[in-house]
Amino acid sequence: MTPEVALETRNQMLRDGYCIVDDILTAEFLQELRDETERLIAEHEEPKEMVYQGQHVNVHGAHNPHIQKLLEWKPSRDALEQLGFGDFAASGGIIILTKEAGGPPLYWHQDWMRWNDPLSCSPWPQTIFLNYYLSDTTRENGCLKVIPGTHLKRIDLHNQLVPAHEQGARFLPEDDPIMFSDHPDQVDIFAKAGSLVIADARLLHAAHNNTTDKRRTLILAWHSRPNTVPDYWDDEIPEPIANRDENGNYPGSRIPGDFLKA
Ligand SMILES: O=C(O)CCC(=O)C(=O)O
Ligand SMILES: [Fe+2]
Repeated sequence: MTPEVALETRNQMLRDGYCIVDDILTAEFLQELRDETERLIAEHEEPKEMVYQGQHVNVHGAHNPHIQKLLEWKPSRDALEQLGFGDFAASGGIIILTKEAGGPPLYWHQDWMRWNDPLSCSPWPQTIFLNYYLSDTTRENGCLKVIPGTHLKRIDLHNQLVPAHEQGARFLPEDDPIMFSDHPDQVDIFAKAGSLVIADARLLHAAHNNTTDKRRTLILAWHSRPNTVPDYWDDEIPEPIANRDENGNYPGSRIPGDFLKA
């Protein structure tokens, strides 16, 4: 990545809440990950309530050398470094998520779990997901869709959502008119196999249904950075963050409160 492209990509990440870095995995490593995820999925029984996220296999790098290799993959680390995101550390594990052949869409949600913490209004990302799609994604096989800018700005949809995952959305009927809706501002993310899709945990995202007869597999790796102002940030620091008490008690919450402004 040239410094110009890196800056542009970081600016997109800050403004829109997501970015794509192409050609991160080699063809050989991609195949290795396809083989390994297929093996792990075959051993796994998908719990019924996970149908919208597909197979939901948690794997620790410490227990799996292929996954550990991915978590330490140099081209990914270099890309993060170039973007100014070198202080993000992997959680140590990954989740294999799929859209099974003919599988349903994934509901609208965001994944930030610290909405009581003043860091919720940081103009820079604090927690991100690194998504490695193991096949090219299209509208037909259930690509990701996002609403740019919603990591920093409340929209109508925020006020209508059922909280994500275990907090409610897993138990939705498949025809929920809001959770599975199309939004006028949504952007489909067509990712090439071996590319890296990075997104802010606060971003509203969902995925289309898979109308093809092939599984669409994704390896998702959570990364977080320290509770500090990033080195690249030379703009204003929001007042709630400037006054934040590092030892404050901020109970976890998936539901955006006052820190997400309209
Ligand atoms: O399937 C995808 O593309 C996204 C998955 C996701 O965001 C999630 O399961 O939280
Ligand atoms: Fe998500």
